[in-house]
Amino acid sequence: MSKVAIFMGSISDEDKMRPCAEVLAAHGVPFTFTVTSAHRTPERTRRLVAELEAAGCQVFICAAGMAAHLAGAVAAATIRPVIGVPITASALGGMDALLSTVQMPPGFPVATVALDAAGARNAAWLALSILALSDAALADRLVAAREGFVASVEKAAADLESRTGAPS
Ligand code: RP5
Repeated sequence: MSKVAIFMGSISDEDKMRPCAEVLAAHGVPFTFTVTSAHRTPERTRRLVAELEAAGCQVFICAAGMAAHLAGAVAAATIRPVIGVPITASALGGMDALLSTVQMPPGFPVATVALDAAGARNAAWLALSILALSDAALADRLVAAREGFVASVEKAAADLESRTGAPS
């Protein structure tokens, strides 16, 4: 049973969104990873949201470029948390998708993360944080992951300082 859905507006978004799937998989969270479009397949989008929600999906992650309305369309169809990932896919360099995703009207929030792969990763981390509110074991794994990030920065600092001299 999928706990998280990852929707992309086009298969052309796949490379940028794969890190999202990888973060969820690394934490043992079951997810659905598929293509559906707010504009090209609006009925499919609404049907998927209804079916996944009925099956227990807790968080929806939506990635789209250009006039990026997928996250907003999903937010209109569910009260579960929706995370939007704006994708760089046009001559406007992603600003079109960023503004389309972030500027939702009151009552229909989309938690908008960074553009492209960086946002894809953080969309997964944010989904994990939401799931961890009701999953103590997952919360423990997130704390351990944070400790890993701390350790990697401290190791990088120690390695650099061993080459260049410790700060005085
Ligand atoms: C958006 O338009 C998609 O999410 C994609 O980022 C962009 C271009 O789609 P394709 O023309 O590559 O299918 O809807």
